[in-house]
Amino acid sequence: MSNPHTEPDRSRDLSQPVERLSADERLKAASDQLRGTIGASLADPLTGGVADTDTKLMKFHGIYQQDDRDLRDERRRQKLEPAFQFMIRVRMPGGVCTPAQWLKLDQLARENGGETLRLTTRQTVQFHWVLKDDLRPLIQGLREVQLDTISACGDDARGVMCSINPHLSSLHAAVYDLARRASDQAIPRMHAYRETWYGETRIEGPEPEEPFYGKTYMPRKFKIGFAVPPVNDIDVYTQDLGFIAIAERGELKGFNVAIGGGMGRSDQSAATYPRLADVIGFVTPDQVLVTCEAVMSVQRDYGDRKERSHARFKYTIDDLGLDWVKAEIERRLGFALGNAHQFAFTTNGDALGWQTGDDGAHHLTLFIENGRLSNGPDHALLDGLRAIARVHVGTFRLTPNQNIVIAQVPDANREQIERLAEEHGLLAHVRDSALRLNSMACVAMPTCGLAMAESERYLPSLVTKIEALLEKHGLTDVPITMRMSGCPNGCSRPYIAEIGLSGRAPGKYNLYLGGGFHGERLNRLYRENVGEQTILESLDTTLGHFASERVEHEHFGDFVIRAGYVDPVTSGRDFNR
Ligand code: SRM
Ligand code: SF4
Repeated sequence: MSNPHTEPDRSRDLSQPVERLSADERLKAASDQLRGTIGASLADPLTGGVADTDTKLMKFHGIYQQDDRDLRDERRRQKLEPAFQFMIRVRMPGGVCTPAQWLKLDQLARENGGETLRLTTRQTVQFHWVLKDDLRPLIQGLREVQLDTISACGDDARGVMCSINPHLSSLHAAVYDLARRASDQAIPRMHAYRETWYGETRIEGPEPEEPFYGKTYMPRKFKIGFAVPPVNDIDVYTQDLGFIAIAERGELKGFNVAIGGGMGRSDQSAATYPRLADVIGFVTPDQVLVTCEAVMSVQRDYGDRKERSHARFKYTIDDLGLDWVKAEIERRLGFALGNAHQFAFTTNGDALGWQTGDDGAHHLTLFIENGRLSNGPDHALLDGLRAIARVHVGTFRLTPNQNIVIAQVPDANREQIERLAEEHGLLAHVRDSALRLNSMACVAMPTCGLAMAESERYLPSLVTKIEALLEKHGLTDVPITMRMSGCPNGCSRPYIAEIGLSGRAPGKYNLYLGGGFHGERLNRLYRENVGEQTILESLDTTLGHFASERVEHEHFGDFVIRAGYVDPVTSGRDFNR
């Protein structure tokens, strides 16, 4: 299946040897397989931070050095070093964890992580506010419950995603099993991790190279996800490599394969753009793991290692051409992909509240606004989930929409779980607008070093103002997807939302309209670098028009295109037009 928008870029002459690798590539190659000087940095008592090069290598260990940006200016004035702290991202394929694991996450957050946990858009948990001396205790605590942080960040395969679909329990289980195995296959072996964090001794003699990654790993992060239609909760078209489950009468037949998705872009750089993945064929379940390897190997070998902002798989595909990349994948696989099968998505949101699976077990999906779990004067979300974990006998499932499912609840426990959720305010959102329940914000300030504007701390109040408009226009119960990111990197996947906002400067955002309701279309820039007043005025007009002229079942993203507010975006390269 060829895409007319991904013609090869002949300006890149691949016959030339790579003469100049980027600084990051040279660092990886010389890092002694990701050890660098991390040990010495951790032992240095004179600073709360680590050496610059180690900050990059520690990402492969799932750890980011950050500093409290609310304090940055004041500390600079006082000639103090930044208030260094670390973010730790747990590897949790498909977002599945046990109550015992949850209780450990909760305990570690209370002891070492600023008494908060953050559910992410890729179905895992992040700790923030961790001090250097607390890194080892925290990672060793995770190990006690068979969790780690390997490959949660860095130039490797990131957390593998998997649809949460409680209705189809057996199908979901089969797909989840493959997602977990794909994750196991893709994680680096990384003896450096065990030495650094668990205190294991280095094996004598020359260390064998990483069998797949070699010395330089991937050119950039690589993201894999498994979707189970009709729910596109993982936003499969935003993955570097996506698998779309094809089932017949509830039985898994195989997967359509989609390649080349990604959201990240850089501010005012037309050469960077979000791109949706193209479906290139079909594989059977037993071909999934070899397909992962073949696709990743093409990107490993052909991805741009000179220019990091051009190093994602989406650019490799646009440069070399989709047909060429598909042929190279098939050559490496040694077989041709089958023809893609028919499927249909209807939503990328979560079904909140109670659902019952085909095995009769119950699942309670809780809306966690922007994934933030903490306790405070008016909320006790962390306490609530701890109380539930103490009595729950099933699993927890973290959703790609930053929500959480209390999964596999037997009949006998249902009432108790619901009472605990109610008592701790975990059901408080049932009366919110459908827009709020379909909204997401990335972390941004004060921990994210790349944030240009607020996101998680601002979106709830902006939504409250938009809810007044929704009420005025009678749209409170109409689902509309809205996503905000504090910078163009797009961690909340804002460029497929019906209403997308990405931060440009404090209080200033680009407003995008026209994304597909189930993640099938990129949105288009509607207002550039605007503040709250313009955002609200723009939405008042477009939502009002939508309310009066929408046809039955029409989504807001489709309407703004039909009504001429924005042109549809037909490819990644078309996004910046
Ligand atoms: Fe992200 C970098 C947070 C999902 C695209 N992302 C970051 C960093 C680590 C900032 C940094 O490099 O210093 C952020 C840490 C903030 C903090 O304080 O915690 C960060 N990204 C997040 C999370 C926590 C957002 C959230 O609110 O949940 C998500 C963690 C996911 C996980 O569990 O692994 C998160 N990031 C995403 C997604 C969505 C997805 O993967 O489905 C994207 C867009 C998809 C994509 O990759 O194209 C995304 N993050 C980026 C980028 C842009 C990459 C690019 O291709 O240009 C960066 C910047 C970079 O890598 O240089 C980035
Ligand atoms: Fe940080 Fe930007 Fe990602 Fe938001 S989108 S978490 S501001 S990197």
